[in-house]
Amino acid sequence: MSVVLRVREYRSIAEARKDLVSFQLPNLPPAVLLYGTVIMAEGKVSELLPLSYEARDLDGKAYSGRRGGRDALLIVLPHIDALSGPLPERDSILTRCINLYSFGGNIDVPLPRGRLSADRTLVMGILNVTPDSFSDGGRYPDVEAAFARAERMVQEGADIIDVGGESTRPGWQPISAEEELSRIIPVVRRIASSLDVPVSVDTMKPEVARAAMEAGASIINDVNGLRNEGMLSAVKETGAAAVVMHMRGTPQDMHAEVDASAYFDVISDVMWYLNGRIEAAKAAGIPSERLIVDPGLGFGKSFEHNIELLRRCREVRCLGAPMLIGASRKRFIGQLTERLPEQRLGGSVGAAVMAAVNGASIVRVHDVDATVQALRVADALLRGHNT
Ligand code: HH2
Repeated sequence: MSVVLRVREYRSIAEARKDLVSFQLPNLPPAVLLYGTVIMAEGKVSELLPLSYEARDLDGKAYSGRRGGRDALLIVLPHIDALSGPLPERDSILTRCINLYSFGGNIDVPLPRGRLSADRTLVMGILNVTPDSFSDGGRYPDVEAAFARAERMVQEGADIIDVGGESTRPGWQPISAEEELSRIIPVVRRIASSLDVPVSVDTMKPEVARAAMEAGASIINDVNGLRNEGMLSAVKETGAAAVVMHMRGTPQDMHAEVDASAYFDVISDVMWYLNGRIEAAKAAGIPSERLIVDPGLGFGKSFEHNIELLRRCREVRCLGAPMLIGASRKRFIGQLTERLPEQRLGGSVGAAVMAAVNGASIVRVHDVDATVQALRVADALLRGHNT
């Protein structure tokens, strides 16, 4: 689809006024946006037009304009109380968007063996078998040490183990496929043959993805959004599920300084990119239910962008794919807490809970035990577990 829709909830009159100004609607009272249900649709005019008819059928209004170089439609519906249960979708793109925003919570992704499905927030435990990762590099020098760490994370409640062989921290040095393979394949094989959780592999390289799938992995976690030559066909042919992450620019320049002007609206730009990658995957023959999206905290974003993304990431769910959030120990948490990476447990758990509240289906973390405990409580409140 060349149109991207999302529900937009405003926190303040000032925030609502900003969108009205960008639509050249300065005379509309901003409170209209705060008290209605607002959908922002961006993309091709020919696909936007039918949405204004749909808006009218739902007793709403649609205003056309341009945002960040794209044609857009600001749709204001009377406040819809979606809390009491999903709305009937029939053929309405607008009610589907509202339902995804409000109820898109249960993940159900097919894997080569079984499914990744749950009615709670899943925890992906990070296992970096690298000498140089920013917080856990060099900890697991051999296969048995790495396996012991994975086993411990599963005992603590991890639902997925994410094995990474190449760090992408600021100042990272790319490594060869041979080097990456020698680091991860024995570890993937050992975990997949002994532990009863899906193994994911954090790689941008198709040859590594294929070898990992043969060694027993189920998920390819690609921070480069399946952009490298051959990656789409590797995912398609191996039957892998894939995490498609947003990064600004290329792996080589993603950590260049970013200022506020890097994005017109960080959520809109990230969703536009992710939608393009979903379309590319579908065109390559990958069923869309195998895809998980990730806005990529820390990858080509300023401190303010990371905070905005974590606050508004529920909007990303309107793409229709489950969402993964990786905030654990990242620099923006250090900026808020003034702690070194290994001392960011409290900040990371706080971020994981906020990610769950804001619609994440999976959180990627270093500290499994504390995160699982916090999510048990958060999920009980959010989804009525144990009540
Ligand atoms: N972040 C990192 C690596 N992989 N994958 C996804 N899907 N989302 C993320 O946010 C993400 C990721 C960076 O963190 P880490 O693995 O701890 O560090 P390093 O890249 O130094 O190995």
